[in-house]
Amino acid sequence: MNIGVYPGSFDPVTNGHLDIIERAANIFDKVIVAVLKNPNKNPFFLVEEKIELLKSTTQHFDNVEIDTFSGLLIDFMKAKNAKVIVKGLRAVSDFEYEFQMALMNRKLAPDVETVFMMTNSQYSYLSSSIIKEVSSFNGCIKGLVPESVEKAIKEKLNR
Ligand code: COD
Repeated sequence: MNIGVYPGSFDPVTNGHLDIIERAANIFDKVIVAVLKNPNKNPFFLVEEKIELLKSTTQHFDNVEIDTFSGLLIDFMKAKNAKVIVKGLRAVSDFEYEFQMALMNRKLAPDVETVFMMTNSQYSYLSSSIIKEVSSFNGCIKGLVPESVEKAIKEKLNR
């Protein structure tokens, strides 16, 4: 089975992420969206909340599953017997960081390939951080994230 693993923070999932998930689901037999559990970061959403939002917004794909990982991505790849890492590229600014990670991952596991998908121009400026910043000042994020995410952000900010 040809498995693509799409790793990320997804804090929270945006329409840019969902676009990559949909396109990957058309290419691979199975796509595993892997949410990083990072104890050093101070995330906006708990891992459980990120998973819930990802599950509810991808439930219409029958070949997409949501999982979590901690530590090295390569170890997760081995555990899942997956050979392809899927990444999204927005701008030149993404390239340097992604290039470094792709080369390090190849050094760690030469049989694992990183595949980059160009952002949809509609979402090229979108990131989880910009969504959180705009929301925190009451700006409109309609059409940039699923409605469930918009609602979850509002609830968290009002708490
Ligand atoms: N359009 C297209 N792609 C997008 C968009 C958009 N609008 N927004 C985000 N993306 C892409 C990003 O480029 C990225 O590929 C992916 O979606 C996830 O994005 P984020 O921001 O949710 O997640 P990141 O970039 O913070 O995730 C980083 C990882 C978790 C992948 C990385 O830190 C990792 O692999 N950590 C594990 C530890 C490890 O193995 N380290 C060694 C690697 S060298």
